[in-house]
Amino acid sequence: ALLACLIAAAGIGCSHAPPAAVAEAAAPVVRIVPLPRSVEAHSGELQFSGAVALEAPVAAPNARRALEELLAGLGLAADDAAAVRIRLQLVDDAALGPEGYRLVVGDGIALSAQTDTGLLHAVQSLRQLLPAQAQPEYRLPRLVVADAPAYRWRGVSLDVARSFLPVDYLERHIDRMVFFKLNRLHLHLTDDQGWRIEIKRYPKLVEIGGASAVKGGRTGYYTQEELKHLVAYAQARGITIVPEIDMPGHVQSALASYNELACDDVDNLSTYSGLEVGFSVLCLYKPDVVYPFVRNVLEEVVAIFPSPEIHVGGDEVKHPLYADFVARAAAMVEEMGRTAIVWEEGSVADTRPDVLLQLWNDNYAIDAAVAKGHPLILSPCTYFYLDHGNYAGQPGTYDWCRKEGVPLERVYGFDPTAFKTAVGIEAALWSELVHSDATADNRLWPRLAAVAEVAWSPVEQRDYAGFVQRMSTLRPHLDALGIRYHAEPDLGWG
Ligand code: TNX
Repeated sequence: ALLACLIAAAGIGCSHAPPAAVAEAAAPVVRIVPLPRSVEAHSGELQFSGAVALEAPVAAPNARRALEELLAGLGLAADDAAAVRIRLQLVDDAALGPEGYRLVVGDGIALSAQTDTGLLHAVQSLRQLLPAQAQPEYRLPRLVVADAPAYRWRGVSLDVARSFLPVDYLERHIDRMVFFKLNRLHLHLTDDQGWRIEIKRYPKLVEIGGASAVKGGRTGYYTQEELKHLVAYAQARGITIVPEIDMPGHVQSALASYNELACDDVDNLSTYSGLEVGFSVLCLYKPDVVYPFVRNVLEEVVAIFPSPEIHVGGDEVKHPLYADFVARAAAMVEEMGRTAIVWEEGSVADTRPDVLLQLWNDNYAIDAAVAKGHPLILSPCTYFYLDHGNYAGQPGTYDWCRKEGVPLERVYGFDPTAFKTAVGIEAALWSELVHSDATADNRLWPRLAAVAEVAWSPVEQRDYAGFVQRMSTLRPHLDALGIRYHAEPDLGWG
């Protein structure tokens, strides 16, 4: 302990600290975010340079590709004759679950999991242990990592409706999500200010709705081909894209495109570029017009997106027939072989208990829904609305949900365990005030790394100081990913 005390970084109060604490302080920080279930440090290092031997099963194509890209990026050739071997292995070990993995650094590197996705996560952990840039020589601490996520839903929602985000940005975003083991990309595809998904039966939705955006925001839309490409791109990286068609409110772009969807007494049927919410609604008194539209749109959505869950919106609308609408829309999704997600307001509807509710308003009066068994996606706005500032008063951010903003440490501090039916966490980036890729990056990062850890790592294992330490050493990796993150003072980046 005395030796540890002597070699510990200056400034640690050795004489007052108990020996165990000193040894801990001197132990190397294994910089993996999100924090793994268990890390067992062994003594010694594995050294290699130039080339490694590679072994990977054909049944794990996604993990293999990720590993090949990692090695190529570090200038390491794959050579069967190399002294150090990296082995990917599919194993039968129920304890690992569908996404868990083991990573062993000894005389070689062994990654094992039950699935391609588990191996993909293992590759990300290895990637974080290695430097971000090519080096003449690599050294890894010998260790055993055994890991699995606390929650199956680790997501982020992007509002591409108020302001469009181009396909190439979404691809880069997916690359960054993988690095932190995030696995659900929710696309908020429609809202008052814009309609972003091509629907072949209703071409005017994108001709008119796609040409609209919030004031200062970007217009545009995705063709079905582009969306299918994006789905495949995400799938190859272990990510499911969850589409949202927001109904029956937030539909001005649809009403402006197809006026018959509005009630006859609605006089403003032009596109909208303001910031208000809660003013538009499909005419629920015209079921013969509205429900065929909803069904036809959802049929095309389901044909593009293989996601088992389809989001039908349901937020911020007051209407006598609201609950009936939500029940019917959710039933349609179910007839199509999928499960509906609705925003928390939809808990008033009579739906099957497997319908997922997305909690957002810090209004936890959903006990009845939980008692019915509805799974919850947790997006409380005081923790996870990333259109709110990284710090209080950050220019260009909202603060309606929390005046002090949503700082990194607060995001990190969320405890999901009170929500018994929670399937996971999802952060949301609304885009009324987010009009460029750079601004999106600034709001999303580094806070999404905290979101990832909240969703992956059990609350009793998390601690902010450790997160800060691990994150601060990952900065070169965020730079290599091209992220224009907020220069977070807590991480020493400010
Ligand atoms: C609330 S949260 C909304 C969005 C806005 C956001 C702005 C929710 C389901 N609806 O329509 O964009 O606040 O922070």
